Amino acid sequence: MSIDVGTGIARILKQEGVDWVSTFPVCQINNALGKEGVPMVMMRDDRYAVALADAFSRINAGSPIGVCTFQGGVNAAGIQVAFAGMAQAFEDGSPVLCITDGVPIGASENSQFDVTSSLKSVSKWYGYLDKPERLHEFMRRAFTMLRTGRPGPVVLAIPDAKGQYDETADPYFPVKGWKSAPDPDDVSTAVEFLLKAQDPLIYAGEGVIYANASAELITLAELANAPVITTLKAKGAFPENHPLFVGVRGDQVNHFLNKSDLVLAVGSSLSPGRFSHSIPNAVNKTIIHCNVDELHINKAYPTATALIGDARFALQALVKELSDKTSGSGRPAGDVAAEIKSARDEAMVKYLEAMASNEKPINPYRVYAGLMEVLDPLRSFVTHESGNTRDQLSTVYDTLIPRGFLGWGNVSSLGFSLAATVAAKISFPERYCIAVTGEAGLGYMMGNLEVPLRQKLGITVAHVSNGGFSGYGPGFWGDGHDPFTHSVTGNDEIDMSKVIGELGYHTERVTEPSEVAPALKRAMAANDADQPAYIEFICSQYPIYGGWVGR
Ligand SMILES: Cc1ncc(C[n+]2csc(CCOP(=O)(O)OP(=O)(O)O)c2C)c(N)n1
Ligand SMILES: [Mg+2]
Repeated sequence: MSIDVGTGIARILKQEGVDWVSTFPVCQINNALGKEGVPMVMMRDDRYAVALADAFSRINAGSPIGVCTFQGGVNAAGIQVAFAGMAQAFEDGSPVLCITDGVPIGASENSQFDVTSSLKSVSKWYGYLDKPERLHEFMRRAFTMLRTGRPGPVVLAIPDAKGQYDETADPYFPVKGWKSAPDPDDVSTAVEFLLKAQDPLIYAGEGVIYANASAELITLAELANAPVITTLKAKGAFPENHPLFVGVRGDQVNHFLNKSDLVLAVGSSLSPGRFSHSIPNAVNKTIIHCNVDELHINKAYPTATALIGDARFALQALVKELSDKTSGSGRPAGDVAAEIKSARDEAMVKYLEAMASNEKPINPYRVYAGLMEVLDPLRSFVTHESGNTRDQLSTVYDTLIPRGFLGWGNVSSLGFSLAATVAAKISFPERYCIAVTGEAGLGYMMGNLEVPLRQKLGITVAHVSNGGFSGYGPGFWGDGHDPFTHSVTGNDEIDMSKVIGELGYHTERVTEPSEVAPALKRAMAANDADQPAYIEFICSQYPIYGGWVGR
């Protein structure tokens, strides 16, 4: 049975469990998606088309995979704008499928921008479909790479969506994706190191979430009686009310990172980055590195032993070996939990004060306290923006379930929180989904605020409105590092709640600290009626938060 490539792609996506596709037009395959009944969420620019699918993959740990389409071909504006979203997805290791028009056969070498080399630089695999008959092979390879190994974006460039092929010649079956388990000898070595260590620390990364291994992480931490820190991207991989949870950042994290003589990293690349800790005095620590592949092993720090494979299999093997070697009793219980509690309590004092503050303008921590007061941590999704909302929420916001909070940012591209919140609402319609942003993130979002209205997605944007890029300018914290480029038109000059209210959002402008929680509740009531909400909290500039060790 002869069909065209676009139709073939639409049918295969359905077989692969893809219920909808994110897009910004034009892309040749969109008509086939429409005809085959694959719903499309049309964003208002190409970067957000990628970001929505990227966020959907992150939130669902790649099951299902987020898929997007954007303009390609000769002189494609779409690809050039989408590139920003792809670079972010690549740096953060998000398994998103990007489909675009390929430069038609016979039209190459006529333009300046080199599509192939640019997209290869931000993807795990770039497949150019040179023959319609190869479609099933390409789709199988794409889904194999999306579901196996280190996660990352895959691009399919389709030069001719109308090209015909025989759908039955090489029938398509969905791709499972495959995992591997670490070498048992390495597991045994790791447990020997662990049993010799005085002060082991578990450093959990997002690989734990992709491997769905939170339960195994808890079991190992308890058996090893070891404190746990998580990366920004893994926030929520370990329940933050657990007595062994130290934090993502803050003085208590510094304390345990400095003190540790062994770091067991699982599902983290340990890459030195802008939004992660470095390991202090690493050469004098034993580093056990569990990772899905070898790319990050011996990067930055000498690895004592590596467990290469899926994080869940690694954790299961460590639990079994540690239990066997200690006749089920684990490492001797000391006063680790008590030490964590006292370090956390001490580190949190200044933030708890800010969270209870009655100052005007409102202290931003009072907004975070309001979120924690009104939201059920098991039935909500919160995400941050680049800037203080990232730094502050990752210091104080308690997360109890994976993806109750989405931390993002090896690369922290302003505006991503809106895409994340829309993706979360699509993923969990029953949850309240909230993006907490500053003015810079909001500026990026503006054109895309129409999308939740059109899609009837009751999400909330909570704006910490402080009239500037507050981490950058001068203030009581010092001279500021970008004193010439930090102020924008202030909330005394523009009332954003009126601007966004005109779009059709439920909006409020909140100036009283006591109104923070009630205003959030009213936003949630609007969300219950499928109306998006925007709440502008008139806040002070208060760039105080936990730091990253070694930065
Ligand atoms: C795409 C992009 N460009 C530049 C930056 C650098 N950047 C990080 S935060 C920020 C300003 C944040 O200010 P605001 O949104 O007002 O938040 P506040 O810090 O005041 O809470 C900028 C310019 C970035 N993260 N992403
Ligand atoms: Mg600001």
